[in-house]
Amino acid sequence: MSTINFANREINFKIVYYGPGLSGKTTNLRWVYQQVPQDRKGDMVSLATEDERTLFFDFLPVDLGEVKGFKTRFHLYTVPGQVFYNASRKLILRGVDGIVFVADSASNRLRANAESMRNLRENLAEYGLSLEQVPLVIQINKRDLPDALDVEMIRAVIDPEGRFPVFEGVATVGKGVFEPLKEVSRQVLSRLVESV
Ligand SMILES: Nc1nc2c(ncn2[C@@H]2O[C@H](COP(=O)(O)OP(=O)(O)OP(=O)(O)O)[C@@H](O)[C@H]2O)c(=O)[nH]1
Ligand SMILES: [Mg+2]
Repeated sequence: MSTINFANREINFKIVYYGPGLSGKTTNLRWVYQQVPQDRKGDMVSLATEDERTLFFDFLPVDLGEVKGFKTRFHLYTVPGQVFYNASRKLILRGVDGIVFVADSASNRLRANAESMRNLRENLAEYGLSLEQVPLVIQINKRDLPDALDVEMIRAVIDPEGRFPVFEGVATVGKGVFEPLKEVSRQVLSRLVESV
């Protein structure tokens, strides 16, 4: 849920990177952190295990310009993808404005992608939300893998009706990282403008 601070003329939005374990959510955020100039970002906070798996979340605030004289500050979060961290995933979704679903192209992760989308749907339902009510874009990541599955095959299990914008990515080298972020922010902003 976006919050407007009239005193600072600032609007805050929450974008959540969702997807199965090891699909590259944290890698996306790290790339954004590296690329955004110092004066437009805050510190990146990562709560991770020793082997770099997200334990609770990653958090990065970035400023993405102005609308109608208000600074737009996007709070980017990643969820921990490992199946047993569902309580954290649910908590992080609270108040979400937009979602980047990061799917994994590896041939042995097809089911994990589908399972994660199902889990997202269930967790949103706990907040009385459906997938259709929250701007969502899909990044099909790890396109560089030699065993990368066809984009259409992956899409068929996570978005069979073809409702969401899809971007291909290689997050490790920043390919296709900003495009999905820009698209989801655009959708989030246009919703806000429609609602006022
Ligand atoms: N080949 C390849 N590897 C990638 C890509 N993106 C991320 N990785 C690697 O995949 C592994 C997992 O990446 P993370 O970003 O930690 O994955 P995550 O989705 O945050 O995982 P959890 O925190 O456990 O949910 C790391 O070794 C990354 O370097 C990519 O586009 N291509
Ligand atoms: Mg992570």
